[in-house]
Amino acid sequence: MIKFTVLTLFPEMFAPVRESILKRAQDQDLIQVELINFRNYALTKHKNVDDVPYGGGAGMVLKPEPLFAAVRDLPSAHGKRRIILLSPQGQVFNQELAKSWSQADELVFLCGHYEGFDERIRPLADEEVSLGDFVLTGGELAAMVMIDAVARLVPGVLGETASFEEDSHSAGLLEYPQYTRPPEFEGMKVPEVLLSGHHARIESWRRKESLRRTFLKRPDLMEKFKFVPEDYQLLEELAQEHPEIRKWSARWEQLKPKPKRRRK
Ligand code: 4G3
Repeated sequence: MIKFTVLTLFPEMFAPVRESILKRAQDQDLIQVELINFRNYALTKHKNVDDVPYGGGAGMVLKPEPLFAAVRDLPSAHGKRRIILLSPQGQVFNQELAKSWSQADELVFLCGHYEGFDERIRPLADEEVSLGDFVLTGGELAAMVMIDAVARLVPGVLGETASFEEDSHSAGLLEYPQYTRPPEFEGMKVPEVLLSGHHARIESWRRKESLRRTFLKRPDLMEKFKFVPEDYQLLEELAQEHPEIRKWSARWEQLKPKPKRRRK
């Protein structure tokens, strides 16, 4: 059981986490999602949570007191807890971070709104994380995306048989193309090899197509990817089909099979 606690001024924005797969996961007690409106911790009679910036300028800034009070009022952690501040200035979220968070007992998301938050809020968090290089009206949508990405890694959330976990072999590559029936749709045929039942050839075709897509669509991912010796043949075929791939051939040259020494 992993608990997601969200500190937000807009708990109603989280309706989507009560639907579909995440709803089922909560019904089965695989995950828990608690929403806390930290406006309830505002000190003033008008429940102010924001104020004008010192030094002047446009927009409002999130005050520190309500968030501090809300975090201090959290029930003491029963295990590994990480407090996460959503902000465009954070480390960019990715699958590796999702995997690491899925080992925690509790993830607490602090959602800022307005033009930003008082700098003294930052040390409340263990880490500052961003969904990417863009600005949202608040951290809520980013928190929901991260909750979804982590929850699907919790055993049982995707069902008994679903293997969400790509094997280490394919991790870091884009997915290969998938097809289902019918075998031909509006003149577009399913690749013959997938109908062949020849397991080894299918595996090899999928590996090649994953490599092709990654090279063509996300060369940045290719830079970090660790090839295996069996990729050599596939990479040489791909370089024939897409000459522009050749510029990376140094990445796989060391995989070239050594000529076998002839036995006397
Ligand atoms: C802090 C997260 C929070 C400073 C939050 C704006 C984008 C992301 C906010 C600030 C956010 C993201 C709230 N926008 N890229 N908005 O993860 O300027």
